[in-house]
Amino acid sequence: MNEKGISEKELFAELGSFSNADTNFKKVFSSMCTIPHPVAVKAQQQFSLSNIGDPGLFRGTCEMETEVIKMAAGILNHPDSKSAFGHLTSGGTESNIEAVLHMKNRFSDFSPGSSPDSGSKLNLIVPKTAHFSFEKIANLLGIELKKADIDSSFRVIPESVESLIDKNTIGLIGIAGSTEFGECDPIEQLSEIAVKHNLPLHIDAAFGGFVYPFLNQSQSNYNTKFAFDLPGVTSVSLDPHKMGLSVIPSGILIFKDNSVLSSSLDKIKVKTPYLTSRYQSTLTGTRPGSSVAATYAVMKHLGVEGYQKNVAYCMDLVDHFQKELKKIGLKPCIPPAINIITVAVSSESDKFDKAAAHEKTEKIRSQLLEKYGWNVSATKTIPALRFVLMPHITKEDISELISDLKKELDKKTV
Ligand code: 0PR
Repeated sequence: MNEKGISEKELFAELGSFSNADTNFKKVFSSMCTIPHPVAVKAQQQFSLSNIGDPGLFRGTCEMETEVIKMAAGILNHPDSKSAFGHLTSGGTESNIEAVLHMKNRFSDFSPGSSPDSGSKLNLIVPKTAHFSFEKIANLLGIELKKADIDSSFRVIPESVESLIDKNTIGLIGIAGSTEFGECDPIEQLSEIAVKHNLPLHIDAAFGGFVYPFLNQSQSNYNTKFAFDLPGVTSVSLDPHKMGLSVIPSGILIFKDNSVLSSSLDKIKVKTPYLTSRYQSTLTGTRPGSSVAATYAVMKHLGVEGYQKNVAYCMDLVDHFQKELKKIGLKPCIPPAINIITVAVSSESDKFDKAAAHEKTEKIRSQLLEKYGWNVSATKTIPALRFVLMPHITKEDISELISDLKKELDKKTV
């Protein structure tokens, strides 16, 4: 560190050049985050000193956190939003970690006397399309991930999930808005399986939580349930910092009520002698009240109608994207359920050579970035380009991107 501090002028000139090296989202089709709503940014600044890890000092922010949980419970069709139990996190990863930690703790309560088969680990059943945060969780919590098969539209097959359940299973995961395809698993069937086997079911709606509830049925073929109106769903995570238009970091973890945790809360609860609260049962300690305020602000300001408009805008982009694709003889790998589109771009013959198809897709992806500045990602499950159509994108951006994609595809080398 420098011995003497630099002037504010010098400092902000420096920050300016760092900031110029960051994206302004102009050509970003790879991110599940977007430019936050201005009211969220304003509220974040107003509450920059707030720490909900010490609730007695920040009673106002804590009240807002309670309100955010109630509003989120409403979005998730909770039959009684007052009994919903949850808190804000840093995002999908932390929410998923905590949900699975509770599953692990709860396991011993519900399997009295039946200790896991000796020598084998406790396990969690996830769809093959689950986000990589579950790999971290397995490592962190010392559990095994059992990956259930998916069908041709990349949704988990309920029979496969049920066939993987054994004596050591601590819970099930369903996804509403998968990272690669945006698909929603058949949660109604997963809910039935969860009830039948008395297992908790956590829904990872990090992305889809602020999309599916606001979809206009005429813009999507989606019409199934995924949240607390299903009896088997015990917890849901949804991220305001993705389609919720809040600031980073903002995640929400919400349980149907605190009884679904059994005695797990007591197990992770720690005494907090030097705080204004006596106990703490969240994973992290100091937590940004500024994120709570930002999320509260944008949810209150937009309301259901505002989020419906936001989703309708993105679905209109999906429509435009498909029309532009058609013009160059391409179509999405599957009809997009929400604002994520995957497109196979390698030639037909590569269908028999998956590795070559992945390689060619990757080549096109990197050309789009290097030559034209487009940030696009490629999927792992199948060889395809993946485009996330977030609110910062315009139809003009899409037309320009597709025309650059055509230029690349027209080259004989591809
Ligand atoms: N669950 C799902 C379904 C997700 O898609 C993600 C993130 C998570 C959980 C984890 O959320 P956090 O990253 O908030 O902990 N999916 C994207 C990813 O990791 C997030 C992302 C965000 C990607 C911004 C790119 C980017 O620029 O791929």
